[in-house]
Amino acid sequence: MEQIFKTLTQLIKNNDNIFIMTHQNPDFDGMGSAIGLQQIIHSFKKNSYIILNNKEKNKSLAKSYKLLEEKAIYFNYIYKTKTFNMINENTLLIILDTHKKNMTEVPELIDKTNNVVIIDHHIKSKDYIKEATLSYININLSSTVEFMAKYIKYLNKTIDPLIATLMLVGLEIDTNNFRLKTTKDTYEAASFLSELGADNVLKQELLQENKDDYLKRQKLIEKSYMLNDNMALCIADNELYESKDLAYIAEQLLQFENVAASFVIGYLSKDTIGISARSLGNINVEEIMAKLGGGGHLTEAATQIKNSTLKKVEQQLIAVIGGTK
Ligand SMILES: [Mn+2]
Repeated sequence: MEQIFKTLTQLIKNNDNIFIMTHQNPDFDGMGSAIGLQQIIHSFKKNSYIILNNKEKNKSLAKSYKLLEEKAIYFNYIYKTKTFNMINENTLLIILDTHKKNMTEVPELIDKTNNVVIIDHHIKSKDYIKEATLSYININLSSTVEFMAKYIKYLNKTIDPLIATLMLVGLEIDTNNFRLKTTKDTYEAASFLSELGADNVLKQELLQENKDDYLKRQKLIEKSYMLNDNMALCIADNELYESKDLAYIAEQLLQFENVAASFVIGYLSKDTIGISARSLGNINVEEIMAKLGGGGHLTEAATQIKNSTLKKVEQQLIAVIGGTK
């Protein structure tokens, strides 16, 4: 990892036009890492921008941005619409917490520059960004924050306690409070962030605001059942969901014992039902979704079905899989 840190530092030092972006609908892991990295870049006397789309969408993040502002902590963001004519082939674009072009906040920017850095901890998918100058994708990391904490420690730098708090929130959300993907390095990162002054009370406050979403998800997960030996299915309620919500539940289902593939069915709009499918890699969910008019790839796929009902879509999926209920 030291070599990666060295290369990253060199790239930062060699560039004057630096942009940082994470995935759409940013979370604390992506955004906390971005804000932490921006402080580091700032300490090298370099300017950088964090690309935002909607500052208010995630309530806990909105609160965090406000706190940064109140405490006059360096946080230099830019709305995505303003970035298009600011990015050229010499721009250094650092992508955090995703490696898939279409999941980034502004995919178009990737084609505009020759300098792309990717730092991520998600299972590598087929549509990773191939033209990266530096790509570090390590599924053994609990979170992007874990990488960033290590990097800050390696550089022997400090960050503001508020930023350390935001990063710790990201680490806890990604590990579901140290339940998943947690290693000795994860605890070390958390310990380091505490040393930097991460505030546990504020951390709890920021985590709490996500509780309603969390509970809603848990309810749906509770309703899920095994279609056969290794596939889990969750049928959402009649409310409307965004496809990323369905995907998130599907990802969570993969964490349970014996689940090699998961499917989540829910309403995306009044007349459209979506299925989100995820696999650990042994079951090809793309094939299954293709039979229902959708697509994707081996481990992540989806489809949309018009003018149907949850029950009918459930039966269609079961028919395709050959499962029983
Ligand atoms: Mn993450």
